[in-house]
Amino acid sequence: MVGVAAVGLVGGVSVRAGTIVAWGRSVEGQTGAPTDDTFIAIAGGSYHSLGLHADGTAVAWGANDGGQCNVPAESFQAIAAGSRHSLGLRTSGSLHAWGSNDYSQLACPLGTDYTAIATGWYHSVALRSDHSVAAWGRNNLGQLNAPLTYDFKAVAAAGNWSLGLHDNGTLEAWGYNGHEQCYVPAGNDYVAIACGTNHGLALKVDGSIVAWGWNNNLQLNVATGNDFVAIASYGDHSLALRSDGSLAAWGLNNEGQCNAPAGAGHTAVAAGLFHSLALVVYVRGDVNCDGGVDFDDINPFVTALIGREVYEARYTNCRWLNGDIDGNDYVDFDDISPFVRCLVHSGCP
Ligand SMILES: [Ca+2]
Ligand SMILES: [Ca+2]
Repeated sequence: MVGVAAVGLVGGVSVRAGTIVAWGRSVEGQTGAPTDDTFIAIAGGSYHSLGLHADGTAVAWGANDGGQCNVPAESFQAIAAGSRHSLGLRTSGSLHAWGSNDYSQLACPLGTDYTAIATGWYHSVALRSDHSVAAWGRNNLGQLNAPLTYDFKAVAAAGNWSLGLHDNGTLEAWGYNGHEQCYVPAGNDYVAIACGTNHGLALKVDGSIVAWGWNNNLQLNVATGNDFVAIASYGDHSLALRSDGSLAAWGLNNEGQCNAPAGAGHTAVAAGLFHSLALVVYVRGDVNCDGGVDFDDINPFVTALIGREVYEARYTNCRWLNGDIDGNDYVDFDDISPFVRCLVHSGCP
């Protein structure tokens, strides 16, 4: 459910900030992301979404029936979104949750040694610097029964279950197992994990993806290939980010949550229950959004000069303002000369 920019680590290490794109169910406003380009992480909840700015401030939008969008004015290094609650990992290493507390999901454990977080519907999990796992919130199905070991390097959660990645690259799951989502695949070559509501997802060191659990909506029909660098899941759909910055999506598509935008430049993915999010770094001069600036951008640039409406109708997965080379928030003839310079340099200086 959580997406962190794949180009770098949050928490001390610089990350290329980007813009949020969101698609799928929008009834509750969960795809109405802010439009600025200063985000370094995203998270999808059941009917709400979170974004983390490069300066550590967080913002939320969508359903707020439990107060899950009432983000406190604090500094965070990571964010996660549950069903009706949200969770933040403070820059200090401590935890803070807000929103609905109907299952004590706001009762975060104390301490300042947390390094990663994840949220299920009504429970949360966190990783400590000693590689142990903390869990709190609803426990009617064993979703808090994390193994008491000190060998985890990643955690994930969704629905009523949780998933951990051991230091040795093996998987372990706990909580609701009604669709055998806790029967994890064997192997010790996993590097990243994600949970759907009733299916699991893991990224292997070779860049391929495996899935297990419920397949009622073909959520196990993973995208093929071995060039994936990040994965996300929630509900009955999943997303993946390829090394070239393009996206893949599969599973339930009843609300268009799998209609991922084409093009490159994406740096992170996150999934909500019926919606999806990605971070994209727009490149000035890349008017066809394939990641580079070259002669293929000439035709879309000419279209951008004609006008925004014409451009957006033709290049639905790119951004008109990528043609604004001189940075005055408009594309016009003054951008022609600088655009030519971008072409000559294969990128805008
Ligand atoms: Ca291009
Ligand atoms: Ca301009």
